[in-house]
Amino acid sequence: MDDKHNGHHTDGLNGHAPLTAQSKNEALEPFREHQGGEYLTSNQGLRINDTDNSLKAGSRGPTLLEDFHLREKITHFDHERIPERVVHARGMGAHGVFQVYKPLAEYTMAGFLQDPSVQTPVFVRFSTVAGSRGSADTPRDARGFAVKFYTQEGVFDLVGNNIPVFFIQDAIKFPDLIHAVKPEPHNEIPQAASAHDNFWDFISLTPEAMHMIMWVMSDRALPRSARMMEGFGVNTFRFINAAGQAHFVKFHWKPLLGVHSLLWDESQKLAGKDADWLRRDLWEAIETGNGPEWEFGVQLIAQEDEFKFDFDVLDATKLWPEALVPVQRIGKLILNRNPDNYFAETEQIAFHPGHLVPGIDVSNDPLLQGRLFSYLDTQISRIGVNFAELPINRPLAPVHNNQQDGKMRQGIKASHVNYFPNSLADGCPMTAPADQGGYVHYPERVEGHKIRERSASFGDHFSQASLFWQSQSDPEKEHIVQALQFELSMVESKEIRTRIIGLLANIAPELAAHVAAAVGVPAPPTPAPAQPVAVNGVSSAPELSMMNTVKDTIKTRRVAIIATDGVNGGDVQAMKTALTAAGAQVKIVSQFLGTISAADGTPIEVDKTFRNSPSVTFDAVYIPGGAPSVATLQQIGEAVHFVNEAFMHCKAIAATGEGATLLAGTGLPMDPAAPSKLPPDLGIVLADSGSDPAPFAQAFIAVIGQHRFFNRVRKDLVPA
Ligand code: HDD
Repeated sequence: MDDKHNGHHTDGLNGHAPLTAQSKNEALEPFREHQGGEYLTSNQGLRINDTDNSLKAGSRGPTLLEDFHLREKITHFDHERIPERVVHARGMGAHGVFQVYKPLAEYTMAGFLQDPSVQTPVFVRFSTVAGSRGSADTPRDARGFAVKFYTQEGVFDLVGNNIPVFFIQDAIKFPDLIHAVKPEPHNEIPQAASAHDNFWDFISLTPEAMHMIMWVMSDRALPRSARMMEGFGVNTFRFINAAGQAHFVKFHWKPLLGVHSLLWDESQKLAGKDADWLRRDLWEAIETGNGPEWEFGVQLIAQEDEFKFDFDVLDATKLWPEALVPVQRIGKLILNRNPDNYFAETEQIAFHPGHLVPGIDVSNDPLLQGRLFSYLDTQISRIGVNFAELPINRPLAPVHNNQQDGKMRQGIKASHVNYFPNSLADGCPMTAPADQGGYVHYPERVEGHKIRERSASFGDHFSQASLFWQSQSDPEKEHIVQALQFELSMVESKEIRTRIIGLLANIAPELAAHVAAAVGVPAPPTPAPAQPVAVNGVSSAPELSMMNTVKDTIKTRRVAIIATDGVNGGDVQAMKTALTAAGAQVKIVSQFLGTISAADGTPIEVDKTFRNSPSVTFDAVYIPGGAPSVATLQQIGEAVHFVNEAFMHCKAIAATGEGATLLAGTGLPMDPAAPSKLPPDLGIVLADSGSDPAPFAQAFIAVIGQHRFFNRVRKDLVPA
């Protein structure tokens, strides 16, 4: 790290010590209230002698107004809630650290992007957008991916999503977009769902949304786990180096576990079976020492190349194809500590895209410009004007300014001078010149008429939507079609459905035709065969298809071993050992909790039941051999359904010996007597009883790593 990047902070005016990842944790420690052995007290420290009975005039008489303990207890309870976020209300968060791989001084002077030995503490909050705070984790929606970096130069917030583009180009349309997607105002229906008239009405009249619509109708909007999502800053920012040179920059998070999704049927079922699915997933991963990791990426376009592209770099409905602008992986984020208290940390954390550090500035992206107003404003009504003083929001860099008062002020300023300039406090706190870390905006030359107008360079709404469509694999295309069919089938107005089909025809005629066929409106007239649309010569972008993601790990994947009395204990043990060694979370699932008895009498502890942990809560299922166990399972509807549903959801399945007979109801075209005849790409591995368990387990591990097998044509035969 050069002097500029640590000198003024470590030995400057305040002489405070260098900051480490530990220090945010340590900074929070004085606020943590650890419990053990204390008396119950009032908020004033008075010891309470009875908190179960109110003070009454006689044991059957009325309660007395003088019962100050009752009034304090109930009054505080009455005021426990703060307004939920107007969007992104449902979320979960975690602490972690960020480290850069190598100095980025060539592009930015941001201190936290210079020294690979420095760990910058972070807090990350993931969220859905439309649902309220108590809604389920798995609806079809974009996901928020907001990162607060507690850097030595102040807080930097990267408030992004798991989708690289946005619905609208100008922030002034945001209230309309959100009003349209949220539950309709007269009856507050539907919760956390875009499948209703208001949303599609707005979209049908907002063609700029069509690129984002392709993403939210894809499986990207149904993440298997927050740990398996990409993140994107979406808006274009600027990097500025010490010489004042600027690059436009887009930020990326690339998950080391790959990008994986649920299926729509699973998402809907999970919303009921485990509404906290994503929250629990993140929590458990961190608790079990499997903190998720992402690489931080940047795409850079030099200031002088601003106009070299078919898209406007300031347009948030456009991405920058990686073939044109490669993603440079510059560092790593690891989440490693769950919050101690959901409300104090995850609920009260306050993000703002205007929380910037020297070396990072905004661009003129009109969506970003409006966001810069909205976030500060919303924190004031959600938390209060002193939100920055809350423990989770406090920067690690010291804060000195002349702001004062307001509700819930925490600090006690000891100086009687609260203005600038002053002489009575020796001019302090004083402004910092740029070479002492003072933030200086990029001195962009700006000229123009005052006008309410969209730049003509923002006018192409379909090329990138087509690029996305063209880049998808066949199963992904099928899922997009099915999603649009479902959403539009929920729209009562035929005019709205018809308008959407018209917009889809601009993206891909076959897409419009497939969707139209299921929603009761005529397909648009067949145009001449469409030429593949290209963006600066790029007509297919591999990074846009989840098929090309990381598929070589089963770390943290949930695998069910379904069994009951008489199971072959050797099968269970060998598979469990191999999967656990490969990093999977293995659960023995049976009809009841307690123990089951293996064929040789060995007791096996049951972890979960078919009812409390159905197949939608697992990534894969193994059916061990043992004739009595399999015969019993065949008589338990929930067990049969477990296997059929896993098959229908295209999950990896393994079975040994007679276990394969449980696959009979799945529509699988197999002869259990000759399992080797099974097509190899179905994600189903079978072994004869008594065969070598090691290669069998490895084959199962390989297919679990593939995540899903969409080429099971007969999956549609399985009754849902
Ligand atoms: Fe926003 C929250 C992401 C456009 C106004 N937004 C919020 C959160 C995320 C995003 C992840 C939740 C932060 C948290 O976990 O606390 N928003 C985005 C992205 C956008 C975007 C990636 C497009 C590039 N947002 C956007 C616009 C506006 C807002 C155009 C307003 C003009 N967003 C808000 C907000 C929220 C918010 C009202 C609600 C709660 C909060 O800020 O703290 O200010």
